[in-house]
Amino acid sequence: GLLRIDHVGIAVADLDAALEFYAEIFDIHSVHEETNEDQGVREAMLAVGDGTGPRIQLLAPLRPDSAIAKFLDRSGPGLQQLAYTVADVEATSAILRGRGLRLLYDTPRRGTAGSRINFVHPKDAGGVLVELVEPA
Ligand code: V0V
Repeated sequence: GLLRIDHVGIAVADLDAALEFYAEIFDIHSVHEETNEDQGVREAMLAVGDGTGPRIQLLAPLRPDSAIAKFLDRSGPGLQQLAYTVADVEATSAILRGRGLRLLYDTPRRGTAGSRINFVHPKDAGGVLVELVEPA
């Protein structure tokens, strides 16, 4: 099942500009950055407060055909996804499939920091792109 909120993903056009905004305005800082070619993103994870709670994930597109580029074109910058931590992404995906939801991938893909991820289609989850994250 879903254990806790892992992170909230926010689409941005320019990662460096967004990092500067979050640092200067909210005093929230990046604790991890990486490029994920498979997902077509450059991303940063930001810790809030004492850093024990859910993170903010800033997502910038690498390519015009990427999910984040399409999101920015359609909706502009803003909340793009809600991610839950799970112990077993395959097991949770199977349960949700069994309840009639479309999972985007047949098998999990690689997410931040070696995690394994899958997504529920936003049209099957009340307009929210739900990500399942099994940490490394
Ligand atoms: C699209 N729609 C959304 C949405 N994206 N609704 C809520 N939240 C979103 N993020 C709506 C869209 O407005 C349409 O509604 C409908 O879904 C179908 O749109 P579509 O034309 O099929 O949309 P596409 O081609 O933009 O694809 C949407 C999906 C795509 C969700 C299939 O974004 C995707 O594959 N996402 C999963 C991968 C991802 O997001 N990667 C970036 C993060 P109407 O107009 O029909 O009503 S990478 C990441 O999170 C990592 C690495 C990590 O956490 O570790």
